[in-house]
Amino acid sequence: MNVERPKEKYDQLIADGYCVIEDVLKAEILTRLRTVTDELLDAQTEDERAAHRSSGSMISVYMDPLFAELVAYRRALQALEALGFLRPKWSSGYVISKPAQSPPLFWHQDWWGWDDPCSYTALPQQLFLMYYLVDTTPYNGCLRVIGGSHLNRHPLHDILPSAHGDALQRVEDPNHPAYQQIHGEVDIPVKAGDLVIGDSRLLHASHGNQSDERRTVITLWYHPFFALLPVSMQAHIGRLRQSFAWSDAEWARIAELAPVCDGDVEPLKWNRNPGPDLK
Ligand SMILES: O=C(O)CCC(=O)C(=O)O
Repeated sequence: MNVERPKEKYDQLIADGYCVIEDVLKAEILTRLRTVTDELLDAQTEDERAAHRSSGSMISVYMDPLFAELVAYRRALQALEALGFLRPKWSSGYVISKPAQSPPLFWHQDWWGWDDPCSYTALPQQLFLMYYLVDTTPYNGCLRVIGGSHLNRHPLHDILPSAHGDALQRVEDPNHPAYQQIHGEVDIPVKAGDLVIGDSRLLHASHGNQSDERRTVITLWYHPFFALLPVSMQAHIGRLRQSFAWSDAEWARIAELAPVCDGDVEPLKWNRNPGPDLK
């Protein structure tokens, strides 16, 4: 696959924290992903839905073998390669689906390695690869981001409770600043099958879904420079794998992407809150 202007995309990803690669998923896999995600979503209980009112569903991609195919999807790996990420590893991912007529997703960032000094450098430790399965706009809940917030402190960093608070998920206070429009936020509307790549430290949120259709995204977490990360971080990443519905065939499919950490090292402690070194 040819990525247009790969150096510009790379520069944007490093400086702003995100970029979009158009038209990555072929229609055939897009159709299968829609079918499988719809089945998983239809099987959810009311309690599960209420617990994740703001984000929408949080279903692990280890829950269906099809997602191993997506993790190792050749066109996505070619896109990463075009950006200079030659040996990425992969750790986890979720099906995040906003039902029809649902509230906004709160502002947050997803990085958990803030106790290590490398988290305060330009090196992206972890990237999200987001595939939206329908075209998105602000009306049906497209992504929004604060460019540069992966490297620079923003007032939001100080008002967000913990990165994924239960109360925020349940939308106990819809007037909380974490749901509001923020000066300087950028909308990222996409076509179904485009790929949004972002730094996990980036502050992001999504608009509410005012449409009558569900809006599903699959988020996969990759580590573009796994071999350059501190071993304690590698050890933590190595522990994130789970089994659920995956068999040996799925593990074989993603073998090249498995984050293997040799040696008996204490994994880095999970800390979702950036420290004072984020300036
Ligand atoms: O639902 C979305 O548009 C964004 C999902 C998200 O924030 C995430 O996967 O971290």
